[in-house]
Amino acid sequence: MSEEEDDIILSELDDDELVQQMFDDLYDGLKEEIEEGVNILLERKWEPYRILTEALVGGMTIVGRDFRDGILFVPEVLLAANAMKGGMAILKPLLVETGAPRVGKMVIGTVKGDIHDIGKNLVGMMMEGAGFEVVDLGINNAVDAYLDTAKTEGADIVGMSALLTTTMPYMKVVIDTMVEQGIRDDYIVLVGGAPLNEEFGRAIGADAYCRDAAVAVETAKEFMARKHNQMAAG
Ligand code: B12
Repeated sequence: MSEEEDDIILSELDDDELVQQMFDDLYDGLKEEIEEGVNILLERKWEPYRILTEALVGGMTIVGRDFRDGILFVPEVLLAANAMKGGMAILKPLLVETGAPRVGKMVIGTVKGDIHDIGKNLVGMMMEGAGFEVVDLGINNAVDAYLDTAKTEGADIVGMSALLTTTMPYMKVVIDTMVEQGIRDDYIVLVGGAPLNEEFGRAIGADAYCRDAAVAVETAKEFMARKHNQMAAG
């Protein structure tokens, strides 16, 4: 058999096969194939959000499981993350393209000591898509980065992301500093990341823990509505 006959033509696969193939390609860190897969699903009229959650996040879940189990290592996971980012870059303008009026402003970043940014980027994208203005601080943020930017930008929401059990306590440092400075109530504080849960969010004094980007959007909208009602009442 010639090599070409061995090659899988993504566009010839049906939707289920294509998503399965994208899981494999993400696993293998094949950025171009992931980009091609995303484009094919878009041509087949899949909603950008569905592509994001079913094909990309679905694939990353498998990578995460094998990373945990010691089957994959950091270099391979980095390649997978890079492939995922390639797909996300195509979807971002489509998710953001709502033309909705700005409903609020969020400063978001990954906490000090932590370089995981895929989840944070996803939350930022979804928030923008829902009409929020998003200021992305990137990774490895100390207290000042959050608080100075929130102040200068006049943010409504401060969002913190942590993917490591060793970095998640830093969220409390940020919130405690807000309390010390008497500015805690000026902001809605949302936290997220795989190792967190609701109990942790409550314990550190956040307004809410959000398990994924869709919940983050819903929660942010709810809090903004409350804030507006309070302002109207007061
Ligand atoms: C990709 C990845 C990496 C990549 C990161 C690439 C990048 N640019 O982000 C690389 C290879 C660099 C990496 C490095 C490391 N990693 Co890593 N990594 C992962 C992996 C496989 C996937 C994370 C991911 O992107 N998930 C997909 C996104 C979409 O999900 P998410 O991040 O959870 O985000 C969603 C929600 O949590 C929520 N959310 C997230 N942030 C926020 C923020 C707000 C405000 C809100 C509202 C919501 C929200 O919404 C998001 C979207 O729905 C996880 C496994 C896992 N199960 O999480 C391990 C994992 C997090 N890593 C782990 C480890 C140990 C490490 C290293 C220490 C490994 C090492 N020995 O060097 C280093 C740490 C480096 C550092 N200082 O940060 C462990 C952590 C264990 C622990 N309990 O602390 C995990 C759990 C793997 C494991 N089981 O062992 N990693």
